[in-house]
Amino acid sequence: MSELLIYLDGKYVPKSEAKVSVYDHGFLYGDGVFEGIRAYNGRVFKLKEHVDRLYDSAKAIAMDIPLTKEEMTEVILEALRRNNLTDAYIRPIVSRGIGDLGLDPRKCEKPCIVVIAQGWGAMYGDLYEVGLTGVTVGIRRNAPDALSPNIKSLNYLNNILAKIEANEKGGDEAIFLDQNGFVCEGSGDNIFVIKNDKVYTPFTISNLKGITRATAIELLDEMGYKTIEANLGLFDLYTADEIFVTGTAAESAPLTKLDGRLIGTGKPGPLTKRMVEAFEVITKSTGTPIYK
Ligand code: PXG
Repeated sequence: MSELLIYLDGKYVPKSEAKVSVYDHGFLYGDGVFEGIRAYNGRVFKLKEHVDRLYDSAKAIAMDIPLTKEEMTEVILEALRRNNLTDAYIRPIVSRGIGDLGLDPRKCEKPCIVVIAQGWGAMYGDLYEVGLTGVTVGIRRNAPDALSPNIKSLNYLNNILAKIEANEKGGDEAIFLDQNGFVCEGSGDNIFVIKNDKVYTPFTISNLKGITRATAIELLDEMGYKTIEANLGLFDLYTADEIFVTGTAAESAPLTKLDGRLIGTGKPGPLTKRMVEAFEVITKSTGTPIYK
């Protein structure tokens, strides 16, 4: 097998040569943004939405990406083509670029752009049948007025600290609360709660505006369920009939245990199962074609 080719600042270079400077502010300060995108069956799922969010994240940190959205879209598709991929994980990364020591971004001449496209399967393996075990973590989600969880930034330490805590406690996924005790999201996915045939999800002030979340809301709508955005607490989670999480990596996955409590029956519930199926259908049948 030939070596993976990675887009790096205008060139497609072999993986072993795809290197970034130690003076890049993405490395020095986590100053940059990224996306996580999937391709299924030769099509990129929600490509426009991911490119739009990448540019929104960049705007929020006052960084101009030196490619147009059209050019970025083409780079993503080309990275897939150069590696003959049909089912893949795509990671565009834009860092502030090479500067000096000292955090002032004005020291950086131009942002550095990387696009990695590689093969990737389901994140949770057979857990889709059984359901995930969640753990609510002691570490709080970044406050929206400190570092907005809406920015998909290279600074993921808040999420990593949550993941470490969940690993330590034997959970598959960490569930974040905010300073007020409101449910936010998982370390890499959004959360949906079903109770008495109604569907709830937190407001997006405290979480990433997930593209899978938006897709799930559309799919639920088609099934006749209007998702209600609400402030949810631990009680709402513990007493839910069903919980599922959504994300590009997680897709839609049942959460059947939380902090030692069974959620509902402790098995994936009927609406969650319908969501998992509907999501599989939409990812495999829609998206931007990679090959003409
Ligand atoms: N919340 C957070 C904090 C995320 O990082 C989501 C929600 C779901 O958003 P989307 O738009 O994907 O539905 C994410 C996304 C990885 C990985 O490498 C993580 C994500 C996406 C892709 C890969 O762990 N998180």
